[in-house]
Amino acid sequence: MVQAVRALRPARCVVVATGAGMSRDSGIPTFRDALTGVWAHYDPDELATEAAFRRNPARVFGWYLWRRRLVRAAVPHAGYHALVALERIVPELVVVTQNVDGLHRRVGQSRVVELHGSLERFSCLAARHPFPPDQVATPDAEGECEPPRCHRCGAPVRPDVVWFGEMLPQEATAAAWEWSTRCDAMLVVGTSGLVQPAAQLPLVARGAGAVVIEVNPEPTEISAAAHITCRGPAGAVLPALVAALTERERP
Ligand code: BJW
Repeated sequence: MVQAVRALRPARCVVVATGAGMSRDSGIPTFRDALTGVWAHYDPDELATEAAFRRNPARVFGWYLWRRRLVRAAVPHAGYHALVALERIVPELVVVTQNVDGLHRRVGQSRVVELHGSLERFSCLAARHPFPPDQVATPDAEGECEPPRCHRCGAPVRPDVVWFGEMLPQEATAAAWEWSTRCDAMLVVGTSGLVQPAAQLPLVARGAGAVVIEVNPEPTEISAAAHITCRGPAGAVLPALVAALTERERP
């Protein structure tokens, strides 16, 4: 923690790269944790690919609406607020997230780049025409839900998230790479570092001369690329880090 504070204090530009572990302390499951992860209970090939959606659109669409419901009920933890406070300390700060839960935006983070889309947006399968989210049902329980049809082309509507085998949104990817190349420090919070291309970001930052700090209770694929590791949950580490930084900022 002391090392992390020392590294962050002089930083003029900070990227915070977050993954599912960032939301774990708000009760949203990660993907790959052995017992509680989403993929411990659901098969990604059945739910998180375009082929799965084409095979069974009602199953996939219903599952995403159910996840959206869980996310809407979640309360952002103290770590989320700490990152908003960090914005007031660091001249330039951007959050680059793989998460689709929208919690960074909900707490008022100013600059958020969403690499894997959002559970709150929808678009059509054929041409990715945007579909109004307020016209999408909000079922009470998990179950099948027939997707609506695109108002422009009639294709089925899908969640606007990035499934396996799909390209990441171009603008978000370009922004994430640019910020990672020019930041002085990168905080990597709650990602296993297993999913490409997002897993490259800490390597890009390190290669461009940034200090890489990992916040995660467990060692990950990122750990070897990190200069500093803070082993602990985001909900505890981030508030402590920002409090220590604020303390040292005082004259
Ligand atoms: C805590 C904590 C606490 C716990 N506090 N921390 C090169 C090599 C091999 C494969 C590929 C490759 N390039 C591309 C691929 C294929 C694929 C890929 O990477 N596969 C790997 C699994 C091998 N990538 C893609 O397909 C990507 N597209 C692409 O590359 O396009 C170009 C291309 C196309 C075709 C062929 C080749 C190239 C798209 C990836 C899309 C990922 N989509 C998902 C689903 C989003 C929608 C949804 O939510 O359903 O995104 S999968 C899922 O994984 C989700 C996440 O954003 C993503 C990353 O997971 P994350 O965030 O790291 O979570 P976990 O669970 O893995 O880790 C949680 C961490 O938290 C752990 O470390 C815990 O310890 C920690 N933790 N509690 C802090 N309290």
